[in-house]
Amino acid sequence: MKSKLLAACAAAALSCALASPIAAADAPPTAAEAKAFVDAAEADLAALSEYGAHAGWVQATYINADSNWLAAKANAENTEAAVKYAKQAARFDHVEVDPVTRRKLYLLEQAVVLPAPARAGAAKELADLQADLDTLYSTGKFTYQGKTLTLDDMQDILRTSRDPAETKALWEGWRTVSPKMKDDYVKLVALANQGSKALGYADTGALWRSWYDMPPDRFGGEMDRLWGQVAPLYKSLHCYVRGRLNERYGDAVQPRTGPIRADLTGNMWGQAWGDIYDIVQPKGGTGLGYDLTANLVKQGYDATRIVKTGEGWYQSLGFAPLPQTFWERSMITRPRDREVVCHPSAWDVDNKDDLRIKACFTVTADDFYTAHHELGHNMYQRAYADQPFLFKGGANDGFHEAIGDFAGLNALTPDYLKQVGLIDTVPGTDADIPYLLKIALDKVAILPFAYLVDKWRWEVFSGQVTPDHYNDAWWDLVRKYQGMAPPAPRPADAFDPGAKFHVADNTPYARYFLADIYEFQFYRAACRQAGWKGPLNRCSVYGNKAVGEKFAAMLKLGQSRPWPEALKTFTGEDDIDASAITDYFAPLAKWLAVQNKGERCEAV
Ligand code: X8Z
Ligand code: ZN
Repeated sequence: MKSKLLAACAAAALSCALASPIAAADAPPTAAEAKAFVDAAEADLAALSEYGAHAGWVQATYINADSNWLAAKANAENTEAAVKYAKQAARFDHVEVDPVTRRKLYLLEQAVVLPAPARAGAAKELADLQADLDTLYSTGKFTYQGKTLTLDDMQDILRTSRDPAETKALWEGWRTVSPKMKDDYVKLVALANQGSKALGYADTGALWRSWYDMPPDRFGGEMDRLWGQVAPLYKSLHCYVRGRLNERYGDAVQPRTGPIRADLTGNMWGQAWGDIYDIVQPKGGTGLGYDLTANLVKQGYDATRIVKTGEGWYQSLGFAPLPQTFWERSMITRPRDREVVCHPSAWDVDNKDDLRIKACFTVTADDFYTAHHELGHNMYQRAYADQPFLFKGGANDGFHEAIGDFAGLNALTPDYLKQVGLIDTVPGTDADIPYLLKIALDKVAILPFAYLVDKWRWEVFSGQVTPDHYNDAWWDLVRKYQGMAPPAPRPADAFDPGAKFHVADNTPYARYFLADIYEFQFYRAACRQAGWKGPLNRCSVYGNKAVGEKFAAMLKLGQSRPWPEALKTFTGEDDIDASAITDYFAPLAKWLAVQNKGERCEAV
């Protein structure tokens, strides 16, 4: 953490660098001025970030009018500063500076998710809208059969309910929370677009696409290219799952052709289908051989033990234990007596070692996985904690999401589960297809969803989709890419995108699409380093310190270098490549092709 004194000195340097507008107009700025500007901006932003994180933590773990007020104030101050520095950084676009300063200027120019216009009060307006949207989502409830349910209550029922009337009621019930968000969302889009334009971006979508060390226009094309690589696998899985749902529920509930009914997937957004494995599992054979949720429950796991087990995985690769404060300050279960933001997140409050997780974990295989995911963020944060403030971040936001996913993919292998005593025996090779299917139900199923959430937002930000068509445009994309449909026509006032956390919370989502691909690149590289020769799905690098060292070398870079360099440090590859995920699932793809013989798979 930067000291107050240093921050004050650096701020003084900033005013020097910008002292004379006449001089600035006459002579181009110098490299020394650029460096002084960057140092000052960095110190100021670091201090604001720490303050904002404390306020944000209180708001997220104790939602009320006061915590919202405090968090919105801090958020507005952060936005104002970030926008100011982004504009000022552009002054140095054509100045020859050292590579570190150049990288920091590049990062400064795009270091804000929702920029506010410069006019007085605009940043606060935008921050208040964000706080309102967040609160509407996180405190949303639905009364079902006389009981007031939170989202996690509803998700918990959806996971196991096999009654289509019930899944429909809950699916629709959760979406009664979001119509109230629409007006705020429309205002937020307009404000953020004004802010983005003032920074020189066509709209906020273009700003979001500028985060990947390539021109924003190219990034959209990259997403399309990657989707093209994985779409055949998704379509094949979709076709198979639809057939099994049809056998389970009959034509009246789930027809054999056309879209999958979204509420039948065991997940509120149809983005992860692992919880309906019981319906879609291969017929005959020995099956998966175990039920991880049941085993966790049987062995008396609680949220703390789940997180401790996750920590153990990272320690086995050589990562240091979590600090004591992690255990004192994290929130890992839903408190009974107050409103909180339950959607899981990982924090580094002081940008050094005040690491925390905030989640409402229950004892399920899903949350066992998510604990590894969240800890991945914390391990990354700690690995780059020695970098200067502007380099504290993922090589790109997809990397940040992929670290814990790489851990989770290892931690789900039967080999590892046996080592930590969560299963008794490692199933034989006949369990490989069931295992791959189970993993695909989460890792392949999410791909079109992760692709379309920001596709929708890009269309919204660009004005291609106007507020009157927000919901229809959403469903057009869901239908086209996920091949899904709502259980019944949607009401005229529906604002279904708002029923997804990342839309209400304004968290960009392309990162999860990228992460789903990086994760398998990391995994394939780690297994190669470990000299693994068997089927990829059976590889676990648990306990492998050499892999851990190489992995840590990538994490330590933070965002100091363009992401292809970070990727190369660990994998030897310098481009995002979906062949790792298609390699991993190759045996399943073959199996699905056989299962799908005679199905009308093209008919989505
Ligand atoms: O939001 C998350 C993490 C927190 S960064 C739990 N995920 C996405 C989601 O829940 O929609 C992980 C998978 C995708
Ligand atoms: Zn995450």
